[in-house]
Amino acid sequence: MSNPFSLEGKIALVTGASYGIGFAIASGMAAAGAKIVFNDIKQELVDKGLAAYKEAGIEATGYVCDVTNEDQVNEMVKKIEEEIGVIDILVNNAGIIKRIPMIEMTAAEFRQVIDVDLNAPFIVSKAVIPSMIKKGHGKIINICSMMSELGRETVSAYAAAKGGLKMLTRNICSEYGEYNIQCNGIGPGYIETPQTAPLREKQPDGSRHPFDSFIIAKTPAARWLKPEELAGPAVFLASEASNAVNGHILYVDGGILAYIGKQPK
Ligand code: NAP
Ligand code: GCO
Repeated sequence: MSNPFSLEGKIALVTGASYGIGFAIASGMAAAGAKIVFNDIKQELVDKGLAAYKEAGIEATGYVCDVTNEDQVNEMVKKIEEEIGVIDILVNNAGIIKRIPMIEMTAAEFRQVIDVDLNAPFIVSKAVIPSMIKKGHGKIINICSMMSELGRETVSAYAAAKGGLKMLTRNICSEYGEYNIQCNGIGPGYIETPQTAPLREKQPDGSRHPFDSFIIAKTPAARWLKPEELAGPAVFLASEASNAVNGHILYVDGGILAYIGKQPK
């Protein structure tokens, strides 16, 4: 019996994967045999990513593409199909956050977050699904969030986008499952990446950032998670081993959603 977790012979596009969670997921998929393609919004970031993949012994191909721009996305997907092959696995990872109290956030700022975190996964998924249908299979993994389930102060746009991404995941599952396309989400907990670096900055007196302490208390393992800890779940959802899993959001949160939080001593 072949290894159901193998990604040998598969082409994976991971968006926004020069570093952070996208880089970790792409690296895990490469280790499982996938050919890695990624994009970032600027050439220097693509170059930075290519150097990082090379250092990790991974031969990746990078493209400059703003995932919110449908023309750029369609051009990138066309180039990938011509130069590499049909995309078997799509990871909609690229994302931004703006931490602003809602009544202080401009409508333009709100729209910008929705554009990257929700509209872009729609645009990229729409671009890759037709070839997946022709090929007879496909895997789409949307990177959701704790905020697909929970709210918190200052992240209204992000929570709205990630909540919508959960339902977009379920709708792609519903609409394209009959073509052997599985669309699932990964909901990371609190991960040590540049996106959360401001929440972990040491205070002037050397103490933990208050939010850092808050997350430690809300996570059963009392620690932040590492990007690499998302690779295994992503390989599972990208592999044949998950062909009967569809429309599911796999929370990789160390148990945050299950835990009321450490009781005060
Ligand atoms: P990150 O460190 O900020 O990396 C995000 C990546 O997306 C960057 O490479 C960024 O490129 C790229 N990107 C942003 N806008 C783009 C656009 N319009 N077109 C193309 N690429 C774009 O974030 P991360 O922590 O790795 O998070 C990755 C994903 O996981 C995001 O969807 C995030 O919401 C989600 N997530 C993160 C956590 C966490 O705790 N870190 C938890 C749950 C979910 P630039 O550098 O050019 O902006
Ligand atoms: C925040 C964090 C979170 C994480 C992640 C949690 O400001 O609360 O950035 O949103 O990025 O989405 O799952």
